[in-house]
Amino acid sequence: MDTATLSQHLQTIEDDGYCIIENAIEQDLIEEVRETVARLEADLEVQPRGNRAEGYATKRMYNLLGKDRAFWKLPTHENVLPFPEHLLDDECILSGTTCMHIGPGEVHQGLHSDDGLVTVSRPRIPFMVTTIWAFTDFTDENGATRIVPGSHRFDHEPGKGEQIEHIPAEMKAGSVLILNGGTWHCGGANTTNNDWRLGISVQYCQGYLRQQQNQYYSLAPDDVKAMPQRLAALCGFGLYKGIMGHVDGASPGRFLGAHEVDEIAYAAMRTKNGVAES
Ligand SMILES: O=C(O)CCC(=O)C(=O)O
Ligand SMILES: [Fe+2]
Repeated sequence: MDTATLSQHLQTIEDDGYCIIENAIEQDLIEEVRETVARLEADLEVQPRGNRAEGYATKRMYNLLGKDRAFWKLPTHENVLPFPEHLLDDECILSGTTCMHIGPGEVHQGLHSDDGLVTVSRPRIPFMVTTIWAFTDFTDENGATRIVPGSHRFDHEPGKGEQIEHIPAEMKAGSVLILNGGTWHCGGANTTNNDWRLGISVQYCQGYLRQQQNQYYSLAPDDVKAMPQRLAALCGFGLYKGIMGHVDGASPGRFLGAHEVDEIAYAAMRTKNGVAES
């Protein structure tokens, strides 16, 4: 994405709390992800989890990077990664990767903001950035994500049953919705008879925040060793600001033997002979 386009989108997010990037995903990636989701849903016998947050007619899968390497292309995608890098910073990490396949009959989710568990008073900087990838068209009828424009500036989280207008983020397959983590939104109701809405969310958070989905236990060590450096760092196998997250003074990547993310803690404060500078 060129810098002028990126700046325009960042301005839209600043103003409205979200933006939609059309034609962000290549056709062959769309097809690969659709096929992978269909195969995994069958192999894992995915069923709705049956509550208001996760849905009664929605098939959800979490921790996608550990389920199939096809998903590895998403978090570092050149049309998407610049957004969390700008809205958080380039030491942001992945909070979660979730497939949300909304089926006919689903009711809409409760309004929420994805970083709503953070106790710092609002309005504030975003602690998360959520990107929702459309692998089918998102329509008002089939459960397009619903958004309260401008709500990233509100001074509170949505109260239970709070009534406020929200609009559907309708978009074509291949588009990506980018949300400031403080923007109120929810998955939409699916009022169709047979139109499943396939979305994947890739969520990023500040590098010092606890990740919503645990990456360390959900990824096999061999997968981490095989990951490109940027992806392994996003998963949290490096160190935040050279310090946070260390295991006995080194990065989780070194602990696993993943050479791409091998760091020593406090390295910037060490001299060559290993004696810490004052
Ligand atoms: O499915 C969607 O469109 C959004 C889901 C969502 O916001 C969530 O689960 O946090
Ligand atoms: Fe959400």
